[in-house]
Amino acid sequence: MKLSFKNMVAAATVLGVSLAAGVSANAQDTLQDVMKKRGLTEKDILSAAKTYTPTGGRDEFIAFASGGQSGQIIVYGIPSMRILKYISVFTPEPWQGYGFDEESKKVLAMGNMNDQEITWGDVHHPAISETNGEYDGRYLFTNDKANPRIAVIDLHDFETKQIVVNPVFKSNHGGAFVTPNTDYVIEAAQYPAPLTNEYVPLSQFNEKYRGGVTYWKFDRKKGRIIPEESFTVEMPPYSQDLSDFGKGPSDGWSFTNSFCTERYVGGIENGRPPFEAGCSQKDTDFFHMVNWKKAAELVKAGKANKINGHDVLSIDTAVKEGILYLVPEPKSPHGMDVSPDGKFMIVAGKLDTHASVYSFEKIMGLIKAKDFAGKDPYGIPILDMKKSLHLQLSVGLGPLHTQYDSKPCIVYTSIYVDSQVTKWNYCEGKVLDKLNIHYNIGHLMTMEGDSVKPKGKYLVSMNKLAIDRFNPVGPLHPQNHQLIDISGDKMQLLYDMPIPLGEPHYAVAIAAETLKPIIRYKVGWNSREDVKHEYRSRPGREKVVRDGTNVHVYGTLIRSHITPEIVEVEQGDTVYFHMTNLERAQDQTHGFAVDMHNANLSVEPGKTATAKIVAKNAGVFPYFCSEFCSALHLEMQGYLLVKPKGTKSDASGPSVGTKYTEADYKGELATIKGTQDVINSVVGFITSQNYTDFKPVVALVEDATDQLNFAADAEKKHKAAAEKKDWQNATLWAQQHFQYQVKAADIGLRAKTYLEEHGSKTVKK
Ligand code: CUK
Ligand code: CUA
Repeated sequence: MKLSFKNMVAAATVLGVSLAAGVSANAQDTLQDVMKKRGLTEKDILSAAKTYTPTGGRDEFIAFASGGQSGQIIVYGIPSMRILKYISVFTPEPWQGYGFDEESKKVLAMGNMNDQEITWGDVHHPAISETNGEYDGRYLFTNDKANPRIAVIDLHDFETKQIVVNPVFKSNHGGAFVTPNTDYVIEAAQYPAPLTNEYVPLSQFNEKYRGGVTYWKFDRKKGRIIPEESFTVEMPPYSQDLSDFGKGPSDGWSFTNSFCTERYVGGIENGRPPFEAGCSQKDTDFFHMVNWKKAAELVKAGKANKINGHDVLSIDTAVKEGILYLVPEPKSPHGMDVSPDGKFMIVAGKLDTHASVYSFEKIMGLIKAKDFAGKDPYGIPILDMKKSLHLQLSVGLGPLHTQYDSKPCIVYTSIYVDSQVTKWNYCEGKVLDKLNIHYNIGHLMTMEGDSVKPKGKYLVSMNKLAIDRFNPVGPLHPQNHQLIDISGDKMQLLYDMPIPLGEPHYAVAIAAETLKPIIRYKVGWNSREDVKHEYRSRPGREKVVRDGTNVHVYGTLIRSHITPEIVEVEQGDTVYFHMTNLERAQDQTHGFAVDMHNANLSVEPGKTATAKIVAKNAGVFPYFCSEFCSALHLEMQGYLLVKPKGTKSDASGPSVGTKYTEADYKGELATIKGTQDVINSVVGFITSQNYTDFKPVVALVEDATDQLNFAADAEKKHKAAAEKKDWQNATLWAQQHFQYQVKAADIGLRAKTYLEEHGSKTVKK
């Protein structure tokens, strides 16, 4: 597209700049120059302006995307599409120390199955906790499709706290989704299997293989799932798939679709047609409707059977009590998305061009009138499809998932085969717009799109293939998340974000302001259990305690030293480094790594974490802080000395090469005085301002005060040494005094700059 001057003016106006004043990125470039050089159109500039976030800027929404095979959750901002964090959930991740510290190893171990360690997961569907159907930003849940598990992440610190293993399933898919008040988290099985752990031949598939839906009870106060209060509703051996909970009028019900209701079992190697043929013979499959509130009451009333110690309501009981129904849906369906008002459920058939809108009201009418079309082989009443439908609409080839807009009746459906998003009106059954995406979209996500109050604005298309979108990086391509502006009548593609870590499935996005993450823990905190850490330590109370061959190090970390700095043990000992980060300052994380022992901790301010080391080999093993935390970060080090059994202890250090004199000590004192003058002038400036009105500055002042307290402590030590004319130690402690001053001055200057940049006022002279 050729750019006219008029277009340029329009583009420049969008960017809030004036051409007359000379639109310059630097002294030479005008906006026009840059557009020409980079081959950008006016539309590109508009898209850029809609996503570009200047330094220090924040995003309006925070997305939690499934990390697929990486077993993690990817956190990013919308509209900037900047990745903020990977939350490790089912997979070890060394940066966060996940699977490397003893506390998180316990979390991962909750996910072991059949005495087997499982260190990967296939994350599909994250869900944010809800209050009255609205996202409350407190917790995040997700499933692992590969191994039937659900994880709980606390959003106050974005850490995984719990993993529960499904006691009766062998796989899952339709989880995690929550009830409007997060009483339950749903997990539907995928591939039928015996609910027990026995071997059952495939010839008994119809009789002994089963599906099911598990309702995990969530305790909001504890922030944990309670397995003993959770239960499963047994289902026929159909492959249960995606699920959703009702809301409003449909609150109390859950909906789970299924495929392969043919109950076909493949066997291509024996000459039988494969699963894909056998599982798509019929024109329809079923979605399962469960009255979960009533099911919970029945379980409480003792109507469940125990399988593997877990409550299971049988199909017979569920049918007898009228809490389980089947509704036909187009074959091989995929999505199951309840409307914000809870009146409709939208299902898309992968092998059909239609999206089907079911009416909850009609369905309830049929159930009340006992107007059934028949029964399945397990005696479950089947409703009439036509009578249950509000409408069907052809939306494209291979429709999968549907998300709701803030505008009434407007939805977006992902169209896998056509590589498109279709915008349509589900009340009237009208297609409104189509947009090409790149390529083969799976899930899609609108802002708070599965809550009772979707926020509209943006849509993210999570594509299975990237093909030619990015610079090639070998045969394995990144995934492609595409940001789409849905604020107008026509959808507009804004941005492509490569995700180089696992395949995206579902994602959820929440208004950023709803999230209230902490910036530090209470000092000595076990973050995985959210209790005071048994082995926490305080400054000056660091110690090493031996208990047989177990050695417990109660250590601390603070800019820029590790206490203790020398740990001596014997070969064969087990050493537990319990490290507490004493910092209170924002973002002052320290790492703790012991060389050659597969140990790394991420110790955020206040946290206590434990590195366990089995000292198999005698030797010298440096340990160090593995986060560049301060100017003397590299000096944040120590030695683990592993002596052969029976060797005499000697941690005295080498003979000192440098001998300091009184003159050296005096020189240090002069430096200290000069530095103190700088500090005083900075403190004078800060306290003359209304600095208490600026939260970040208050935090910085607190941190600087801490450093000055440490400085005072070091001062006492050098003065005491000087009194004894121990110039060696006097000079070294004086240098330590200076180190603390430098940290305080550095923090003070940051506070001063912040005040100057944010227009503080003078309140006293
Ligand atoms: S599934 Cu992957 S695209 Cu697991 Cu929700 Cu549909
Ligand atoms: Cu602490 Cu580097």
